[in-house]
Amino acid sequence: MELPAGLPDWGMILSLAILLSALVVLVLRLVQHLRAESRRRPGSPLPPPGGADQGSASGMGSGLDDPAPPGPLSSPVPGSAFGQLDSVGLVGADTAGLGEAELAGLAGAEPAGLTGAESAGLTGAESAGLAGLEQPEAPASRLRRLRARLAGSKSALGQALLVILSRDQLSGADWEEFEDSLLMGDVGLAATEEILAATQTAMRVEGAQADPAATLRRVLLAAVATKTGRGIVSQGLNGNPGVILVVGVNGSGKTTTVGRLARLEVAGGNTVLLGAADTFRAAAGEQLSIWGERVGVSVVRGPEGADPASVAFEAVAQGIERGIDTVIIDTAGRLHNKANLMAELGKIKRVAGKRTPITETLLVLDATTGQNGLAQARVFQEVVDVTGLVLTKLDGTAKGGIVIAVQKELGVPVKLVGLGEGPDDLASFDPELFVDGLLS
Ligand SMILES: Nc1nc2c(ncn2[C@@H]2O[C@H](COP(=O)(O)OP(=O)(O)O)[C@@H](O)[C@H]2O)c(=O)[nH]1
Ligand SMILES: [Mg+2]
Repeated sequence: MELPAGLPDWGMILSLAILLSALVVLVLRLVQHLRAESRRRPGSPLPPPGGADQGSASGMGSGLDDPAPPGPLSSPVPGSAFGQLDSVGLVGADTAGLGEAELAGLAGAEPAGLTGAESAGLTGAESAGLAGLEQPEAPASRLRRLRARLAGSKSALGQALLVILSRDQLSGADWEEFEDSLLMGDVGLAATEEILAATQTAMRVEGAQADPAATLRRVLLAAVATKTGRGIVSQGLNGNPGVILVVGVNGSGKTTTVGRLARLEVAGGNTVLLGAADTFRAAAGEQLSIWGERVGVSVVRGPEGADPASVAFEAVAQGIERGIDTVIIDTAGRLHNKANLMAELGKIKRVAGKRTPITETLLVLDATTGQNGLAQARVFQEVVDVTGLVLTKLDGTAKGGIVIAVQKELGVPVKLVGLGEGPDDLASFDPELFVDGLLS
C-alpha cells in the first residue's frame, strides 16, 4: 500500500508556514519601526538655532546663524502636493479624515527606504526644484540692512521738529509750528499733545543746557514705548502649532506679509504651513503659493469661492497633524461694511481656533494711508482682538508718525515693519532704530 501522497508534504508545509510567519512578523516589526521614525521626523525638526524660547518669543530674536535647511526639508509635503485641497464646506470629521489619509500615504512612502526630498513625497521635478530653494536672509543680517535703510532715509517729520527746537528763543508761534509738524507727520492728536507737553517741560527744565536732539530722542522714545512685548508668538502650547491670523484691508500688504513672515520663521529654524483663506480671488492663493514654493513651505488652499473659514480650519488641522511649528493664515480684506467684515472675520477666527488657540492676530496697515488707515484699524480692532500691528510700506512715507498714532489709538504694539519691496524687507519693529531713523 502506498503512503498517502500528502503525508511527507504536510511536514514540509508546516515548516514552510513557520518560516513564513516568522518572516511576516519580522517585516511587520520593520515597517512599524520605520513608520514610527517617519512620524517623529516631521514632528520634530532640528531645534531652532537660538533655542525654542528665543524662537517663540520673536521671529527676529531667534536663529542668528544662517538659516538651516530644516524648514524646507522637514516640511512634509511641498505646496503643490496638497496645494489644492478641496476644502469647500469641509469642517470637523471630514477635514480631519482628509488629513489622516494624506498622512497615511506619507507614512507608507517612507519605509520604502526613500530619503531626504523623496521621503517627503516629492516627485522628480519637485525635488529638482528643492535644490533651487531660496535661503531667506538671517534675522541679524536683515536688521543691519534695515537699520542702514532707515537711517539713510531723510525724515521730514524728525527734521522739521529738530529745526524748530534748535531755535534760540522758542515762542508760542514756534510751539504751534512744532505741534503742526507732529500732526502733519501723522502722529495723531492725542500723541501730539503728549509729545508737545513733554518736550516743553524738558526744554524748560534743561534751559540753556538743552540738547534738542537728545531731548527729542528721549520724548519720542517714550511716545513709541508700549507696555506689551513686540515678539511674535509663533509657537503654540502642548506641541501644537502657533497660529498667526493676518488681517487688514485690500492692498495693505497682507499676502506679502504672510510670505515674508514665513521666510522669517524659516530663517529662524521653524517649520511653517500657510493657509490661503483669501478665497475670493484665485490669484490670491496663487500669490501665496509662489511665496511658499520659494522657501519650500506648503500652502493649504481651497477652490475659488470656498468658505475661507474651512480653509483656515484645514490649515490648522494639517499643521497639528504634521507637527508644524507655525501656521500662518492669509485672509481677504473686503471692507464693504462692518457687519459683513465682522461676520466673515469673526467666523474665520472662531473656526481656525477650534483645534488650538490662535496665538497672534496681526493687523496689517499701509503706512502711507495715514489717518485713513487709522480709521480702518479701529474697525478691525472692534471685529477681531488684534494682538500686533504690521506697518507696511514705511519706505514709502516720510511721515513715520503713524507708528506712534496707531499704537496709541489701538493700544497694540507695532511688531513688524515693511521697509521695501524685497522678499526679506520685513523686520521686527525696533523703537530705538525707528526714532534714530526719524532724527537722522
Ligand atoms: N514698497 C513697499 N511695498 C509693499 C510693502 N509691503 C507690501 N507692498 C506691496 O503692496 C502691494 C499689495 O500687497 P499685497 O500683499 O498683495 O496686499 P493684500 O491685498 O493686503 O494681500 C504689493 O504690490 C506689494 O508688493 C512694503 O513694505 N514696501
Ligand atoms: Mg492678499
